[in-house]
Amino acid sequence: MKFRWWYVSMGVTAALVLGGMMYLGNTLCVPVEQMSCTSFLPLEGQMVKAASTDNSNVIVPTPVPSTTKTSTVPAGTGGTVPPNGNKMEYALSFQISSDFSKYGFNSTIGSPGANPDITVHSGDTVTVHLSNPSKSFHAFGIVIDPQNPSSVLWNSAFKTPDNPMKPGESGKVTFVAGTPGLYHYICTVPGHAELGMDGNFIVEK
Ligand SMILES: [Cu+2]
Repeated sequence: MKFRWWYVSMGVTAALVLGGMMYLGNTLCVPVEQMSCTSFLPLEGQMVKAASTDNSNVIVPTPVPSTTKTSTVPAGTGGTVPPNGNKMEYALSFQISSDFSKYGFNSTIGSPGANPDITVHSGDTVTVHLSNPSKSFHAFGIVIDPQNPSSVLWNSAFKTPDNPMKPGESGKVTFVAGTPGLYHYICTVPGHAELGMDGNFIVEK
């Protein structure tokens, strides 16, 4: 009988170790190239909510390498200018692939039509119409550095990571494009620009 209990305890230990490895394998699951990544991670929306309060124990998916076109325009400084009377309008939608590995505006990064360059003139009054057909929360803004999503320029923010656009919502923001240079329009929810919601916003003289 003693032997039987020994086998049972070994079986339980093996099951626990295997279960632990499977759990870790899934939580650390990293999308490789185009391969999809099956994961038991909680739904992305919940991750975003957690991320806005505490980043310490939130696992953020590894960013897909950015294919945002490199621009030869030097980075802008973010200065403001008076409006020149010219009006420009654009429409952008927040898109996420079904496996949550790729994000983007109008299409997911790497796909045709994703993150189109927006080129305006300094002083233009720019209206961006935004829609969120994705299943996650988003917010919009123009920044100098997409890795610093909190420094939104020219009152161009639509919603914020703390009070984001919900799935199915739409809206618009109007602002005056400032001093010339290369800027980025991004989703300001932490992690979303790195995952692909990052486009060139070029201000010409
Ligand atoms: Cu977003």
